Amino acid sequence: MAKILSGKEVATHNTREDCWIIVHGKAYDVTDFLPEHPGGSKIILKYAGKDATAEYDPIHPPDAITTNLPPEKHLGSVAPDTVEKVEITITDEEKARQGRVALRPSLSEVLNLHDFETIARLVMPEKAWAYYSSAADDEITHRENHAAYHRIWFRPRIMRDVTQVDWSTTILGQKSSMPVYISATALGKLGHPDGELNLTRAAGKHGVIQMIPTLASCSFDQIMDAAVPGQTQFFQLYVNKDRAVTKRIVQHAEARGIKGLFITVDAPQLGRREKDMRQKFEAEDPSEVTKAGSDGVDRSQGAARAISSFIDPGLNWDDLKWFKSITKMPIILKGVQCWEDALEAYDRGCAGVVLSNHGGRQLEFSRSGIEVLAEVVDHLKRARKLTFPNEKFQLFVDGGVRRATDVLKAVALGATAVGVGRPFIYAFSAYGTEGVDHALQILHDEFEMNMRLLGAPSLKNVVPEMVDTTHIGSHIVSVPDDRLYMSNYESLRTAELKAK
Ligand code: PPY
Repeated sequence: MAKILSGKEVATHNTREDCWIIVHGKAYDVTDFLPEHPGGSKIILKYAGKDATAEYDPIHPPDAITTNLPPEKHLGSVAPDTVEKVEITITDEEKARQGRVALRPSLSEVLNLHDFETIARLVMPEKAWAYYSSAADDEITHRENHAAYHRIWFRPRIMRDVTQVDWSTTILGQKSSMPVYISATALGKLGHPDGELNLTRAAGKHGVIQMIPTLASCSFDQIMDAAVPGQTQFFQLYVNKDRAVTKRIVQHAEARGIKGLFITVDAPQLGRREKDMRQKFEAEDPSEVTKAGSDGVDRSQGAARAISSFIDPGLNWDDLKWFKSITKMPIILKGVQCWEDALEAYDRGCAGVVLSNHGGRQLEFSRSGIEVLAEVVDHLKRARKLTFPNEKFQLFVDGGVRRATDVLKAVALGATAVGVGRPFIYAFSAYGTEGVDHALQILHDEFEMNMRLLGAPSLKNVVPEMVDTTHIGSHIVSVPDDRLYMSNYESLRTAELKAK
């Protein structure tokens, strides 16, 4: 029998030279790991000799520590009653937030997907809001993503029998109750203790596909295990510099029944998300954050960038052959932004592309996915004689989708489905699984009404002639600016003079 450690014994290993921590009732020797921790050593040292579970949980999947530390650093169980509780001080700000949570409107008052953003901003922890809502630079592309939908107008048809309307579809050969999938977003536990499981449960209930992110806070297996029998899931992959790790992740995903591999291709380096960076600035000692801190980790770039160093900037077209040799899953490139790359993906045997600018979080002044869709369809029709939607090469769009009318515009232009990300994480941050359930129900209701008003009994009837895209490429457009995303950018609040 392995020895059970006592909290007292663990507590004696509390220095940079000899550092143990407790996570989920087990002790680990993290001394050698300190310089390698993507989030820096400082945060670990804060818990040296102590129980770090509460700090660890929102950021890491449960198995992160076991897979990253060699077995000899796993020291064994710690007797629970001997572990000193780590006091988490509840700040006045946190108390005020909890008060606001208690005052949330009931879900019946939430009428559309925009509402979740408004409520989430008020009730979610500031760190989570900063990470989820932030986008690159001046957040121009982020705002453009939704604004672009305002440049497409409908040409509905009349006198068609729309007693029955059906907006179900198939995505990569898999049934979906609507032409929408839940797009991959990282660090779900920042917004809610159940993290991504909120999405899995609601997706299962509604017959909608969830794209599981590489950087989920729940482990991949936890998410798979939370699915109902027959529930379809896709996987979003960040390609690790260590291809052995990538291979293991991909093959495990396939073995567990993932039906589509979405490889992110727009993040060789993470964009500047200044809201996220400011958070970090406030949370740490400012002198440490300016460039590399005392532990050598450059935290001046925000929380997200600090943990992104594993992503391989060397990823290139020739790697596709290797991916095809290690998996039979359909491969879709996520983050394509022009027709030339869509054509290349088609020629190299991909099953599709996601026309996406990563929710405006990467290259500022990238065009919206919906605008790129129009040019991709046009060129692939002409250059490869394809018709859309196309079974063999599917087009997806994400970014800025808030209404079923947005989705129907993308479908009319030739998309198989669209990805929705932030609205669902705002929904669970404010209301847990029920929030996501309600968000999906809102979309269903919007589909029903708008399919009738368009004169389209099924998605087959949602055709290019139903949209006027004359001004899609014109970036000057009047958009009602009374939504939160139009005032999303936050200026330097820390510039306010602080009492010394
Ligand atoms: C993003 O934040 O946009 C992501 O795609 C997730 C992420 C988070 C942290 C590091 C790298 C990517």
